[in-house]
Formats: sequence, structure tokens, C-alpha cells
Amino acid sequence: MTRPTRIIGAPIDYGANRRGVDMGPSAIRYGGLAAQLEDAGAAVADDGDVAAPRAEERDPEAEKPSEGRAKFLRETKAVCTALSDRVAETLADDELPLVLGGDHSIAIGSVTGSARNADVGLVWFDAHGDFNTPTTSPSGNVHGMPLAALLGIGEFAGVEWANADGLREENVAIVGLRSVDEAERKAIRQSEVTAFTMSDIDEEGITDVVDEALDVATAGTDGIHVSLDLDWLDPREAPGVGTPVRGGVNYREAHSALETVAETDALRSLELVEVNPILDEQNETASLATELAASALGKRIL
Ligand code: B3U
Ligand code: MN
Ligand code: MN
Repeated sequence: MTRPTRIIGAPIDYGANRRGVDMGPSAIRYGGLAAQLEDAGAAVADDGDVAAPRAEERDPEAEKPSEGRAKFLRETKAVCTALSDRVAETLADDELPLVLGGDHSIAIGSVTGSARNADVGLVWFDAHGDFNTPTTSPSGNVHGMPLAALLGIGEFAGVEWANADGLREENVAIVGLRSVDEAERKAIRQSEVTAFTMSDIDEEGITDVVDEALDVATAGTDGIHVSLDLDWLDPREAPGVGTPVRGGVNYREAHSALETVAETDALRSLELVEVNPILDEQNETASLATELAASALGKRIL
């Protein structure tokens, strides 16, 4: 039986370099999320969105890189702290949290919540490494930093609200890399994180790569969090994202990957991030996100 699923929206774009992903939760709901999840056999409840100050109300001073080079870190902290609590409460109720972003900085909230009272593995589907810190970041955008924040890398060491208690580097797998900054490359190599590039997928095929990623994430853990950045897919399949990068996985590979996730029966929490409805075509990226969530929860063709 598919676990009862609770939808939690985190409508922020503080961490991104352009506006629009704050509308992601609405677009994904409108794209038919509840119906897709019910098709997967899940009882669905919608918790609404965590409170997030509108971009127009946020502190313009915060955009200046005063806190290292991380823009809007204070606002991001407020939203992620609230989100973390909601995710932890949902798990305590024996339900599966499905978090809708928002830019990828919200993963700091989802994963800290999921890893609060448990050892958790993490599968990170993304074109990008998201392994920057305020000093290495070329942009100052926090959506390029959540993995470093969760693992306490660089100046994120000891930052309690951002570090995930029950997450160890050995249980983190990044899948689909094709845009990595120089300093990120070094930091990833120095860490115990396992990273699969698009070239690995070319060589081994999506099934083997995802199997290996799931082995990493499930080894000795109580369950896994899956963080799906829609820019993982090729922009031909998913044009509505903030930072598209050519050469991503195609429609069938994406479904296959999330079907493999469902087969492990280890899914604890899931998130869909970086859908930008302003850049989308007929909401197709948002609809695709709903389909992939259904695959992760166990929806099958036959
Ligand atoms: N690595 C770059 C670009 C980037 C990361 N994540 C996204 N874009 N979506 C950075 O700004 O850290
Ligand atoms: Mn990302
Ligand atoms: Mn990305």
C-alpha cells in the first residue's frame, strides 16, 4: 500500500537568480498532482503552503552579500525552519511529506525535517552540484548551496538550522550532473558523496546508475529522501525551469528512475523543485513533475 501523502508547498524564489519558481507549488497543484497521486494509490491531503514573505516585502538589504555571499539567507532560514517542522510532524503522523518548491534552497528545510529523528539517505536528481558555499558561490544564490548546507561544508559547519542531523555523506548520491563549478567539483571530490554525471548515465544506462544511487542511499539508513530538481531533465522535456542546461535525461529515463525509486520501498520524503511557470510551455513542466511524483509513489502502467 502507498503511504498516505501530505502535500506541503514552499513558495519561495529567494535562492534563485530569477523570479517565478515561487509560483511552482500552484502550478504543480494545477497540473493535476492530487489526481496523479491518487492514481498511484495514495490517500492525499494538502497542507497548503508554509508562510513565506513575498519577494516585494523582503528586506532589500538582504540581497547585498552581507552574510558571506549568500543572498536572502535570513529569509531562507525562516522558511526552511518552518518547513522542517512540518516535514518532521508529517513523518511523525506516519505520512509521506511531498514538498513542492520553490527554488532548491527549500531542500534545507525538507531534508533537515526528514533527518531529524532518523538516519536518512539522499538521492539528488539535478543538473547542478548544489555544493557551493557562500565563499565559493559564483552567484550568491542559495539554490546552488543546499547540499553543502545540509552536510555542514565550509562555513556551513555547525550551522544548526541548515545541517541535517541524521544524514551522512556516505549516504548521499547526486544523479545527472552536467553543470558543476570548479570549487564545487573539488568539494564533491573531497567528500564521501557519490556523484553520477550524465556521462555515467550515457555509459551505464539510467537503470544501473539509479540502482547504484539507491544502494548508496539505503545502506544502513531508515529510508530515503528524494530531491528532484526539474532541471535534471533535458530542457526539451522540461522547459519551465530557472536554469536549464542542455543534455539532460529524457522523459522515459526520468520515469524509469522514479519507478526504480518506488521499487526500493524506502521512500520517506519527496520534493519537486525549480518549476518556473513563467518560463513553462502550457504548464507541461509542472504536469511532468506530477507524473514523476506518481511514479516515485508506485504508479504503474499495468
Ligand atoms: N552552480 C551555479 C548555478 C546553479 C546552481 N543551481 C542552479 N544553478 N539552479 C550557482 O549559482 O551556484
Ligand atoms: Mn538544484
Ligand atoms: Mn539544478
